[in-house]
Amino acid sequence: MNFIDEAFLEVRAGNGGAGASSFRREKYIPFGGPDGGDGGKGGDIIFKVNSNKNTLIDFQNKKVFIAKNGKPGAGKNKSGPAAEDLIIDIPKGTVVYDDISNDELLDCCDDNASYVIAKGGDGGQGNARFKSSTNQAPRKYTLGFEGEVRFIRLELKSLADVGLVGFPNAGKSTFLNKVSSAKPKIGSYPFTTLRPHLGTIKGNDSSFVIADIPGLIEGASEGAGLGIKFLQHISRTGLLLIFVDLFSSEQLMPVEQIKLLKNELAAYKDDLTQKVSWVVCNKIDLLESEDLSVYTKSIQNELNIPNGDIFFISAATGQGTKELLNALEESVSKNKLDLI
Ligand SMILES: Nc1nc2c(ncn2[C@@H]2O[C@H](COP(=O)(O)OP(=O)(O)OP(=O)(O)O)[C@@H](O)[C@H]2O)c(=O)[nH]1
Ligand SMILES: [Mg+2]
Repeated sequence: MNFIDEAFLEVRAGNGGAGASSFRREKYIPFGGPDGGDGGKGGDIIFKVNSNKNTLIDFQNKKVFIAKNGKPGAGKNKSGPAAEDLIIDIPKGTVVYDDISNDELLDCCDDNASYVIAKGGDGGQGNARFKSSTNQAPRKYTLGFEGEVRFIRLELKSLADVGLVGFPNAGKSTFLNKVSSAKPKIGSYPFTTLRPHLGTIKGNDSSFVIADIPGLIEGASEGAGLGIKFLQHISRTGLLLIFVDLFSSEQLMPVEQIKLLKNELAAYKDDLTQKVSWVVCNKIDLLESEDLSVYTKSIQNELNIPNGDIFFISAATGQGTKELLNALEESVSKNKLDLI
């Protein structure tokens, strides 16, 4: 399945129905009064959050949504029926923008929440409403109001607690596979992951969500590799894990990897280096323990990263992952408490 995380739509709410102009015509009542009913309201366009959806792919082919118009009023004071609302399901985590003003309209974080995104026009008034002491037989009625029309941009931003960033092949997907039931593809070639994956981790007392995104390379912010647009999926996470490949085939030293990754994170529009980030050195199963202590020292000294923020793991064998998950659970729970 393709993964689409941006979509452009036109939404047209329904117009209101016209009011009616009609007069009572009954046998033996020569001058029946006005009895034209009001028009019905046009249908609203409603966005409904559906947490079972995780892509905007439905909007790739269908881009214009039109709600029905309200029905006109009729004689005998009959109001026209209102049109049904048009309900559009969107994934949880979608941010809705007005594509013309660029204003953020909605941030759809709550399950099953519904939002009116374009309001249907009210119905017009029938001539019965215009009867007055001076005009007993008005013919006047009004047309219905037009429904709102909007040009919308949708952006999907995952609602994960923890985001994984790293060069391709660092082992991000291997880690997510190991610790959650998510099954992102793993490969010994770069850019195995082409779209974000979310995995839920069941901790000791709580669960949290980790987002695995495609690998970043130097120059990603200028479009190299898959670019940095996927960073939108970790822009809301409270914590980033910077994945370092200790056995990099490009022989890029851990400190260099971290520096390059941080540059790309800083180039993203929200400057993601402001986030709490821990360093996860992966593939320790391939290294001698002396090399490990050299790497630890160089990371601590050159980058000034505290000891508690560096983890050594093997995503493949699971070594060190339990300690990392415990620390993550604690940090995520604390973060959630701080938000309350
Ligand atoms: N020996 C060893 N190999 C690992 C470990 N973690 C990952 N690998 C291997 O490294 C390669 C890349 O792993 P992935 O999990 O696909 O890497 P990724 O970071 O998700 O890569 P992209 O999706 O391309 O960004 C695969 O061949 C994995 O089997 C580890 O801890 N030890
Ligand atoms: Mg991957």
